[in-house]
Amino acid sequence: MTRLKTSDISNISSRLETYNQELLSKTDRSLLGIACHACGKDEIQISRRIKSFCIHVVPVTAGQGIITDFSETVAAILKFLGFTALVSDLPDVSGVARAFENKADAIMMADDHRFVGLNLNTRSVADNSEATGRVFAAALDLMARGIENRKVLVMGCGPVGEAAAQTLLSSGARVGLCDSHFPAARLLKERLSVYPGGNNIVIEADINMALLNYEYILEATPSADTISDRLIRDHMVIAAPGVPSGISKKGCQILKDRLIHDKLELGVAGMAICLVL
Ligand code: PYL
Repeated sequence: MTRLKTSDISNISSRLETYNQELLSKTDRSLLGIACHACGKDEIQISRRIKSFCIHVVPVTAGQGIITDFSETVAAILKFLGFTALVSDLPDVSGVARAFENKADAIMMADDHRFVGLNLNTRSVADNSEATGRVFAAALDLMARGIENRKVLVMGCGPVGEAAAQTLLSSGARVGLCDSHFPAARLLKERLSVYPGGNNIVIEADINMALLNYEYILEATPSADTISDRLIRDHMVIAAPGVPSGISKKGCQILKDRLIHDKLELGVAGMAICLVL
């Protein structure tokens, strides 16, 4: 998992309304709406519940330590969605204890290995990698105005790519997998074979050849520039949760409304909505 840098996230809080408008124009749904679509929840019902749902974001000093602006950005995204959210003024164990003592409904916290949301009432766990894969697959479904029976190339067979592939299969898409480490693609194909549609997954060994044969792409690799500008075609639609982005700045200009990429917003929204019953 790529560790975010402050420079990756420092302008997120101030751009949330602008980003929300971009999502509306690309998918006809808002940040909240896409997250509800990903979790299979009714947006109106969820909107009513989240106003009184209190989430403490607890900074974690373990490992490489705190990322400046990380907790504040997570809290800003949650507040934008309508949650009652705050950054705990205590990190680590003290922050967790304080959340329980203040009867928070949930905690969000991240060390160097996992970023999770914990519902303190139901004990449910929302994992950022799983939620990110699921919510970007939902965004691609919305951009495609229905991904059923469409071929989708999932680039990157790690936890994000796996959750995305599983979500796409459940939406009726025909999934192709590719990964720079071929065994990762093979193992994921085996794991997904138990799901409906999982027996017609194909593995694409040659990524450049594959990019010529797929219009819908879910880019979930931890590498930059995995989709070179020259391979971007007129009808290509890309959901790109991978950090850093697999698409160059020039590629983003070519794709315009046919690309969704962010480094925290959709994943945090997907985690939070799936924590709310
Ligand atoms: C959750 C992000 C998404 C991509 N990479 C993940 C990452 O950067 N993880 C590390 C997060 C560390 C947070 C730090 C803090 O500020 O509390 N422990």
